[in-house]
Amino acid sequence: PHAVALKPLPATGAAIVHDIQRYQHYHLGRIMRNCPPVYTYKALAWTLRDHMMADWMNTYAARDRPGRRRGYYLSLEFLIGRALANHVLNLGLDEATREAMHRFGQTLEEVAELEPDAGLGNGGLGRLAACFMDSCATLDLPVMGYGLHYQYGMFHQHIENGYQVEDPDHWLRDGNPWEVERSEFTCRVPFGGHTEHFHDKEGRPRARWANTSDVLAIPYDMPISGYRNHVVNTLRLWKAASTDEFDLEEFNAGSYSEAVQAKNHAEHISMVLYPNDSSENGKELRLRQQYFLASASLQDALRQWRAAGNSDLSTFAEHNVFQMNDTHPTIAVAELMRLLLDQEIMPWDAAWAVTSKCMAYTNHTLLPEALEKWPVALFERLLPRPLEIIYEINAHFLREVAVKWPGDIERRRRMSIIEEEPVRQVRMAWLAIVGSFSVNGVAALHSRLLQEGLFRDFVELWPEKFNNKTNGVTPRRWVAHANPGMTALIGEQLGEGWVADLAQVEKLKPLADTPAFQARWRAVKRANKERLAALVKAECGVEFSPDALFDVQVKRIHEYKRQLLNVLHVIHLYNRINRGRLDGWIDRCVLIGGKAAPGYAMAKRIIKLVNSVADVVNSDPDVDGRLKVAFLPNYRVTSMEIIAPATDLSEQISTAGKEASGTGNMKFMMNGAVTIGTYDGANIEILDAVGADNFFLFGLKAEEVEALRPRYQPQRYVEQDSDLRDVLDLLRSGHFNLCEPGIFDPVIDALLSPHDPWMVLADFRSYVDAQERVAQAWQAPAHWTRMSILNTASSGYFSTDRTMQEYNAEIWKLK
Ligand code: DL6
Repeated sequence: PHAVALKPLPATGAAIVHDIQRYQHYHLGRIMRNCPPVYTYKALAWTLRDHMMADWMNTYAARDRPGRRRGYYLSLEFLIGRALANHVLNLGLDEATREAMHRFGQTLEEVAELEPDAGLGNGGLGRLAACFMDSCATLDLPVMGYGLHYQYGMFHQHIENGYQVEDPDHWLRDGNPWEVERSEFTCRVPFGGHTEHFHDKEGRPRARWANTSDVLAIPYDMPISGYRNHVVNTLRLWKAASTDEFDLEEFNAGSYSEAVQAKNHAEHISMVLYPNDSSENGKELRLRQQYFLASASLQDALRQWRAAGNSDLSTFAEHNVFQMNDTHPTIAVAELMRLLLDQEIMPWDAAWAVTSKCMAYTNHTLLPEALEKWPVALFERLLPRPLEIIYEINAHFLREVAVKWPGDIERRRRMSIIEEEPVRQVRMAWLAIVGSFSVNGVAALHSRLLQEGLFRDFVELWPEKFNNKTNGVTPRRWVAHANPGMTALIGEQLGEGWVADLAQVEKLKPLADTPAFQARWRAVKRANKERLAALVKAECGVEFSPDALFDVQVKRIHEYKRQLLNVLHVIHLYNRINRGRLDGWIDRCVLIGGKAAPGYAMAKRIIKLVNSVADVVNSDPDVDGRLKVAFLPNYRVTSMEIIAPATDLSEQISTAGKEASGTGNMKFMMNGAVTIGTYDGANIEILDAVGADNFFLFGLKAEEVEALRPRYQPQRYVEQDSDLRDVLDLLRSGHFNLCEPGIFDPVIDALLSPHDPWMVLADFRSYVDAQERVAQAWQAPAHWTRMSILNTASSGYFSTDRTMQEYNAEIWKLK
């Protein structure tokens, strides 16, 4: 039953043309002459999917063999971006596809542009999940991704009068040619109702979750191709559907909206991705999404395990491991217990032995607001049976705490999965820690701070559970696809092996001082800068000169990421021009991009500020091209593919101790950008890898930030620093908001508040000084190019191939 006998398809240009035409004619009903390009894209995508199908089915079948251990990555987000060019690269079909597109009078790039980004994630956490999938396939690790099939992904951002405006992102409007519906694996997810307790015929105490309102979970599979290795893993996305179509009687009686109410209610679960990157506490639909994902995925994993010929559930943990991406899917701990207790009729201890040996949890943030807590009252209404199980887990756990620390009531209060005050809430991170055999942070500093701070009580109880796994990014998308010029140049030196073994780029180091290699490196960067300049011109109407330093900060807009510090520096540069202080001047193009959560007023005001400053600077004749500023709208995966290869200076300027890792920092480094950054997140490991001479470090360290916090007096910095004073004076004068007086007062107030959690002004001087060192270094092109080459050459550690190997060696232990 596991043998699959699909023949590999011929991979010539002519064969691809033939297949595309077949799809255009027989599937889409179009003839080549009047076929709009979007159908060429669709037909090409189907053709490429055909090329993956034999490998996909074989990989799936191989994973299904009895006794095989499998990993599952549970995540509410997979920020995939576009798939077409990535599959072309991985399948090695570049030449054949280009030739085929030529026959249709198009380029591969033009056709690839027609694919909408699959924006099923907010930012770093979701993009990390996508990079993990890519590396697992490339390493032939038997890992399946489980996520949600959102109809609407991350919102589309456009800018009106400098303000962010959000539009829905209906990425599935024209269908998704990559996915395959697997309705045979549909499962039911219960909600609501109540629980009943009884004894079965054998006299065993049992629980039944009765009178539930069930929702169907229908799986849609996306292929995840490995790099030229014939492996195609699966990302399984769940779509919610109603168990009943609609109420025909009500419909016939004319109550149209009532007739479809139940259907809509069910389908809303997978309708929209929540556009927040830190907190969504308290939203009922969000909890429904989380439980829906956890329940459907666990039911499916149990089904797959049985289908592979297994039956002894006490061995389930030997064959399965679930990695939970942040607290979002951690209700899975209670759900696996429910399935084992109520459906498989396992005794509590046996069920707990299984559950606590196959769950693993990754934490992605130290920000307290991002650690989810759900009101008990909401749980009671929506998930009464899982809540009972959580209470029981907590009771067992607190007994263990009491045995280790007898009489320490305060500790039990701190460690309880249920927070009692001010309202009773379920602490999802605590549930995850109690239910997992492994808990990791995502960069060395982050893991250390977690262990010393937030999770300290748990570390004292179970030190062996805690570990670090520094993030990475996939070099396939972020170098081989995004930066073809650099890929060709590296390829000439190293061959092709580095794409799947990034450590090899180390061999570029001896070339860093070679003038001929430097010249070619610069030529590649220049071409990439021209490409980005064209994008900025088209999207923002601002001219960027490729001769200038491209100084870039793209990421979610959040106060802790300190886009404000960047803006203060821009205003400082503007002041210098206005005062004729042009000693050591270099021309700069500053690019900022990112989305603000729709309900995050300060982040939205920061976007307005960037745009207002950009308008004034770019239109001031005295600036005369020395400084350009642009805010790139709708920053997404696809924009980063153009931005990272063109960047000279990568801004990673978070308040130390706040950015768990960062992954944009790694994409920039791989593409030869030099970082200006604080001692935070993975910046620290980047600095270690590349050396202090090739990194512009500034600012307070995490411990210094915390030591300063209680006596932080921003006014002091203003008094002592005339540059900072000038910046704030100009901002306060209304120079950037003549038509909208006062709109930036809240920004100034926040900066001057002794309670500013991000301590922006504390790092202003150190940042400006570091920027001056940047300017000096830029004036020596050979020196800068050397730094750039050394950054790429030192980036091997930041491949997700390394990250996944570590997860596998130390947590998953998959073959
Ligand atoms: O681990 C991936 C990514 C890190 O690189 C970022 O530093 C971190 O902010 C992000 N975390 C989240 C979680 N929510 N919040 N905030 O997105 O994870």
